Amino acid sequence: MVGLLTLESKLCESLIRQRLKTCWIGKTLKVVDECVSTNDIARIMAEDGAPHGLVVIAESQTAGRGRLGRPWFSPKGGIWLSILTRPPKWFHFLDSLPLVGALAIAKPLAEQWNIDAKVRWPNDVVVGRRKIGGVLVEAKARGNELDFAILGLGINANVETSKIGAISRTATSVLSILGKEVKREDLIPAILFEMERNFESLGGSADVDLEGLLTNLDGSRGSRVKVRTSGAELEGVVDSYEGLSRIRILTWDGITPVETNAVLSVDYQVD
Ligand code: BT5
Repeated sequence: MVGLLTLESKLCESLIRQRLKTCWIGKTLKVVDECVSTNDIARIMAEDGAPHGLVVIAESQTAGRGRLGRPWFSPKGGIWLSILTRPPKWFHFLDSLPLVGALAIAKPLAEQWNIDAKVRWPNDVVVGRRKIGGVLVEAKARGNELDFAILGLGINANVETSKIGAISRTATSVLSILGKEVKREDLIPAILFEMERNFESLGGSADVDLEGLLTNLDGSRGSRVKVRTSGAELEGVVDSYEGLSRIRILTWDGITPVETNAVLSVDYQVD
């Protein structure tokens, strides 16, 4: 889609496997050169019986997508991956997954790469006002039951976002911030490790204090936003979170809670 020159070498699948410290995420791993969207490959594999924890990674996507079909630019050098999850216990937390996924990206970037990465409701990872990553959650139902959920994570690792016209002023990358390439074979296992712990903590079998982590890594509170849901348009200031799937917005009429799954668009306003 976007032909950018990059010095980045190809992803080394065996190095990723070696460095993975997870119990179930990525035990089945598929790395492809190019695809339409890793979420699509994960869905097809899921329908074919792929196991819980499958990870699909692509060097580039020809039509990566964001929420509500928005385009997600995915040239070579980035990290574009999808994780398949099946256990029903996590389906109760589907609405929390965009933020929980964003936390799994922001934490290693902040702690291990010293990047001032923050999570911005509902599904962004930002540095300052610029987006460095995003999360897309898609689920498949069978009758009344959810069959599986796919968590798509996109991170501008070694991507020259300044050369992608549509996002040159709103996006950034690890490459731009550090001034050098990041070894994706280090960053991918670090993110998957955090993601596994976050999943386990949602289900009560690990002890990451997700709400505490969100407080530390939050970049939304105090920001002016315009939020559109199917029923309303709100303008105000992000006040606080209620759990991991609801935000409270302070408007002229007082505090209005908004569910993540009801959101059609969020515009963060520049002061
Ligand atoms: C997201 O949507 O932020 C979710 C992004 C998820 C991407 C991953 S990559 C692996 C998996 N496979 C996929 O096909 N998708 C997932 P949203 O909040 O709707 O943001 C979309 C908006 O971000 C666009 O309308 C652009 O303005 C902007 N954008 C597009 N590409 C970007 C990029 N590479 N970096 C920063 N911003 C981008």
